[in-house]
Amino acid sequence: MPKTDAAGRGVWFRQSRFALFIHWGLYSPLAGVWKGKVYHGIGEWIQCMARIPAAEYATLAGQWNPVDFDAREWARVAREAGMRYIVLTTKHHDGFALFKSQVSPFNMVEATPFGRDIVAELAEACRAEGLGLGFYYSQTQDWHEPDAEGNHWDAWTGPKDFNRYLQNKALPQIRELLTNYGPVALIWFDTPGPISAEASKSLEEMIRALQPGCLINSRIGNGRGDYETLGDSEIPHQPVEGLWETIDTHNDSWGFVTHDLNWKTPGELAVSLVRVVSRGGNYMINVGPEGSGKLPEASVRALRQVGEWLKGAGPSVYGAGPSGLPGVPWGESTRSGDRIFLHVLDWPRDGRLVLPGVRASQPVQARRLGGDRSSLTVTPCQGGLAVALPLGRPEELIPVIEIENGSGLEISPGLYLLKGWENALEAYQAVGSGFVLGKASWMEKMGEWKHRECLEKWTTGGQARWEVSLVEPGWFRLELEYACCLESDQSEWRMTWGGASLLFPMIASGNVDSRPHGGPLIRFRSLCLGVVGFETAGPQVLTLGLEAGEGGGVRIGGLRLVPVRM
Ligand code: FHN
Repeated sequence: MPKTDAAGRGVWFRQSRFALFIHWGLYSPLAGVWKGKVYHGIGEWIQCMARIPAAEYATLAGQWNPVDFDAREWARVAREAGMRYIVLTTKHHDGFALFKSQVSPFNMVEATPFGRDIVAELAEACRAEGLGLGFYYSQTQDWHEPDAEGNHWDAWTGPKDFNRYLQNKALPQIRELLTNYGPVALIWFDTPGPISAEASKSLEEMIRALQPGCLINSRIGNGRGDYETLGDSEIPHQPVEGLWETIDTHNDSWGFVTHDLNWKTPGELAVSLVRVVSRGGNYMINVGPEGSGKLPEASVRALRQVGEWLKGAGPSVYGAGPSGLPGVPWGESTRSGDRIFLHVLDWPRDGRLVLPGVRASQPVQARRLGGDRSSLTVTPCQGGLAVALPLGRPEELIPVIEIENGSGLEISPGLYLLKGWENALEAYQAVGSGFVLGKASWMEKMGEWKHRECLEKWTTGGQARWEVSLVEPGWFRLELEYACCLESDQSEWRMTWGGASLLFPMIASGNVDSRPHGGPLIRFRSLCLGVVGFETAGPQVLTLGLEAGEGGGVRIGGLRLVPVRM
């Protein structure tokens, strides 16, 4: 069920589109290493990965003196990146609060030599920089408390009573957060796990009573909340209705880890932001400050460049949403009112940007957003409209073309293949029977989630069809993206496309059923099925079916048509 924002709390949220998530806590100074051993997973889970007893972990607080912490600097970096709000981990699963709390001395003010209230300082900094303030609070897991969920390594005795933890710590601390720091834009819950419907309800009721305008994310559990948080780092392929967000992290971990240098480039961050906005959501990117409080330099540098780009490209992001145009291989598109924005991720080598399935009922005004504003010529072409671009790609993270009179476009929705580009046919775009559209989610390292929509649970005779329209004739190499368990190895499948019909065996892709840290591993790979030319423009059908064998362990991620010269 989409979160429709019937109460109207989410207007600012929809406008904002871009936010900073901060994971910072007692785990940050450990930086992924405990007693000399490196832990390969998300840094904020080190207590669990290393099975550090709660009492021993608590002694870390006595040594934590983050002298470089500067809330104003964090907020300034966010504002300069073009972000509109910040969400801070006020208490993560380790149970340590970054704020002064009357209900538990396990907090920054009482337990550390630093002795400062991080939340108070960040609240002040956000006000000064004009940013919204959100609080992450781990409501179900608290590894410091015998009554809460998550800590399975301490030998605590006595019956566990989650309600006692809820009444004595979670509810009173959330009350403190909503009482002591001024207006709170949102409360961000996490890993609801086994939380009861009653407990989620009592959390929501208290928040509504204290700050009626405060948004609540869906991880409060039991279908509650004002907006949907998708899986970690999950970007959907298609527009999603209602109020929602994608959360992502700048490298692979959320909390700071010295050995994680897998930073996303500024360009990759901008592309993810645009992808999310084009599907109708908000993009919240996480940065894990170092134990000293300093933001990693790689993050600051990347965010600054995104901010520079947004100075020009802002109208295509803030308050924007899906454009309604058919998908294209060269980029993404968004819409705001009557303005349509084309984000050209791959600049056409021939200077011809084709919008398939689009006709103009009146002259179309197109120009570059944020750069030279001279108008660009738009002409009808086979299968759509063509925008004439300069041959050289402008030097910016993503060049954006603005179409000023979007309502003058007549759109024929559909799946279009463009010659000369790598075209993707996704799982959700298939029709047929004998399979279901599902989602594969798995962790690579501990806590590092990956997601892939796919066609799964195949039965013999099942067939998926992609009905496409070829804008111009062309030659393509067809690649199948799939994952296959050992039991479905050598199952027989048939692919038909462009007059070719090919029987082929599916080959196990190396899935692993279970691992000690991280659960199952699902491995998608790409299989080249052959090179085929489509002789004529117009409708074409590509079909994929299970002919024989055990195909239940196959997941089809989609097809790629890679242009070739023949
Ligand atoms: O377990 C947490 C994890 O540490 C991190 O906080 C992420 C961010 O979305 N949430 C949980 C896993 O989904």
